[in-house]
Amino acid sequence: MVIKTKEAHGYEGWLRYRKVVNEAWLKKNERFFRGVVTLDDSLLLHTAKEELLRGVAAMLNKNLVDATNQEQVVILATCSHYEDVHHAIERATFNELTDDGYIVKTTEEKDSLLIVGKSDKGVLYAVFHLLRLIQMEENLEHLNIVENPKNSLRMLNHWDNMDGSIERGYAGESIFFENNQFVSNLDRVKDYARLLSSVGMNSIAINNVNVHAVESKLITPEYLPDVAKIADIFRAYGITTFLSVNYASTIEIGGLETADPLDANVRRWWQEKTKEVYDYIPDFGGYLVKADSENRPGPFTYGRNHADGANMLAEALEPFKGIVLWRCFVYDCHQDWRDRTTDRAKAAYDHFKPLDGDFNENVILQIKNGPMDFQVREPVSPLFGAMPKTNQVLEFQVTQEYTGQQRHLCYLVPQWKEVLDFDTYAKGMGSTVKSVVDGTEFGYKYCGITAVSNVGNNDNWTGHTLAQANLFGYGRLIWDPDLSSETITNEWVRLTFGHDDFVVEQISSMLLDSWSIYENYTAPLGVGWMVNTGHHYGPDVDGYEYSPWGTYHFADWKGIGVDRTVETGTGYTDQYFPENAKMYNSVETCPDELLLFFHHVPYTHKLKSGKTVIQHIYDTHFEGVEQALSLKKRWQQLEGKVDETRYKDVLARLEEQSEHAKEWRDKINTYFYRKSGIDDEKGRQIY
Ligand code: GCV
Repeated sequence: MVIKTKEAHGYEGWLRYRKVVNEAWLKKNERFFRGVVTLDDSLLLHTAKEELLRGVAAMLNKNLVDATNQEQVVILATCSHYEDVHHAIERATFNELTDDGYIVKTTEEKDSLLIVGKSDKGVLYAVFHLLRLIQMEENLEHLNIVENPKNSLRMLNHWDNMDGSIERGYAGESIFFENNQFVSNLDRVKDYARLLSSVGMNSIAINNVNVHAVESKLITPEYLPDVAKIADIFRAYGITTFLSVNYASTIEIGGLETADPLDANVRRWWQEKTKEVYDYIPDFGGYLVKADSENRPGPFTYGRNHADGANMLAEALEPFKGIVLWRCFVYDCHQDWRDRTTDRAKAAYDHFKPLDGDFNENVILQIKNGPMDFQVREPVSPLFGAMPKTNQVLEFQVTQEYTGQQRHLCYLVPQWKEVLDFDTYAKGMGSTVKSVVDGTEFGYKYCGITAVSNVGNNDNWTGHTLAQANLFGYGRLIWDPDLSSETITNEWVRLTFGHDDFVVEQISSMLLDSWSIYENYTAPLGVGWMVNTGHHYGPDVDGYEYSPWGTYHFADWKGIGVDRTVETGTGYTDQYFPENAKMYNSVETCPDELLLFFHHVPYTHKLKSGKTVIQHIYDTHFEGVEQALSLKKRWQQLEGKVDETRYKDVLARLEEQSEHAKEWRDKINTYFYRKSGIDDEKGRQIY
């Protein structure tokens, strides 16, 4: 019964495996599924075959039998079984494959489908690719697909606490923990592993980066057997398990009096502790660390720097090929709002840039996409490209902390694409963020992309059913940042809601429009924040204005914005490479959408659009509400075309969004009308 409810709410996500009823498609393609041949044996090949059988049984109503004859079958093989498939694939094609890469090829003379991975992990990814093609009813007759992931680390971070709560979670409780224990039924973890692996993710950190007392013990024998069980489940899907650790573990659980990274006893403790972790989980990924950030302990307490801290852990992990993901989200959260010289945006670069070259080889710096904190709009962090000698991983936030908390629709793939395509100019024109974090620019040994997960134990995983698209889109995009938003969106909608053209068009356009709609009715022109403090949902223009968090808009009766220029401001613009520094530093060339992030301007300042700042604020907020209403109306046209439970679930969220958008509009417009005393040109209602 419970399962039924989950299914109705969209528990299967994009792995629904609806029966294919398209006669024309079946006529052409059914012949490939007489049986399966597996030319190898391993845990992952076993998973690959299990997934293939499951998908084909559900979609094509066929039980794939083990075959020996290679005609009209699906053949699963790794490159090491090259000899068995070489008649169909050129050696040069095999040579194109990198780790985790794969080939899906139709052998026309034998009417078979060859699924060949560089490794067994590649085979699993290829199977999921094939299943996606079946569900999308793509023709399989002439396939010749060669896929390699662009990023080697493709990760998710969970901010789950062991009491079951999730920091910034908007979809229920943790799927891993409850009442300070691991959940007893791990079926859901397996289903999660399936979802992640199906879009190519390969690493996961299961607990919050804010590691509290109980979670500090995850690296002790009290919990390691349970961590090992989770790692077993993920391993079968090619996903490596990591833990967030407490920097001060030596004090917290180790009985030492210090966490000084240069202290011999502290170093020895970590080495022994790490060996113990690997005794339980031989392929453990490593540690994720938030240190000296938002009141968490770190090396600063001992007068040491972040390289000292990270290297201490790196040294302990090195014998086991483990890595340290060391976060750069380090800033002063006890700032005096009266002090206009201190700029939170500058902090990460100031702390880390001077340490380039000082980190061990198995340390990766984890850098949030922007210099502040996952706002609806902020510039790209200037650290990308600024540390040629230090591995970097980019951190996104799939969970919608500042973007509507999965009660508003805000599809983030277009935002992430802008970040990835941003030109850092680190090595001249074309040194995009994506080519920095995939290792192309500086040949990093370890690099890639990570993100905070948006998943909890709600039946549909993500609270808002349409927020599943963010999880899917994140996985697809980090596999290949060159995929267009439209391609990813179209795939997700068709896998999740079927092929009705009207449904596909409507939902796709709703998703693709939603980020800019959300931006329209919230904080304007890149200034950010303006949210309620603490929980971060809903408008409070001055919520963070007189706070210690370093998040200000500086609005007065004449103007608004943060002066981050070199001449009169905080000098943040200078952290970029010259082309970007120049562009952002000048009010003339700074893009409109980031104007208030970089400049303090009068309300009457004219944007490139020709509007004044104040009129832009009024217009976008009125328009944003209309657009939010239009999302609801567009969805209502799908009544009867989308199954009832999911239809109602989504409608309820869109209703809340359109009402709540009015709250944003009225608070923001009224605030700026009262500050500036300038009327709306169109004379609309402002309070
Ligand atoms: C896990 C923001 C969030 C915090 C989060 C922090 C971080 O400040 O509001 O909840 O803590 O980022 O990324 O460490």
